[in-house]
Amino acid sequence: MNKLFAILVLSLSFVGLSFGAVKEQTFTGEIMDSQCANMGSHDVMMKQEGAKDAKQCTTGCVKMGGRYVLFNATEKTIYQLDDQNKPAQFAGEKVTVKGKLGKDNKTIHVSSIQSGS
Ligand SMILES: [Cu+2]
Repeated sequence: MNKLFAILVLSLSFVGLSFGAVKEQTFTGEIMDSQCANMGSHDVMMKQEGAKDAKQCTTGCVKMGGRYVLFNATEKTIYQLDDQNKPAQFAGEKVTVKGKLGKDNKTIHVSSIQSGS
């Protein structure tokens, strides 16, 4: 009985550990659309669309079927965002995103977005 209990406690603490491993992190970058993020900049799309700035381009590209992503130009990394409502108002802006990184290491489960980075 005691042995069983010990095994139970042990396995529960393992479960706890694996959940605890995913901590909330802070990510910085720019809210961009997935199309332009894949190309590394808005340059091509802005010419095609005639968008006057990053915000217009981002919003335009998302309307065309893109998704809001967090693009870090320094690290050249693209993070998918599970929340597509919060990023809308920050389109084209530098932001700080707080959230947990998914198992794929590419998706942020957004808890908050703040302007500035
Ligand atoms: Cu764009």
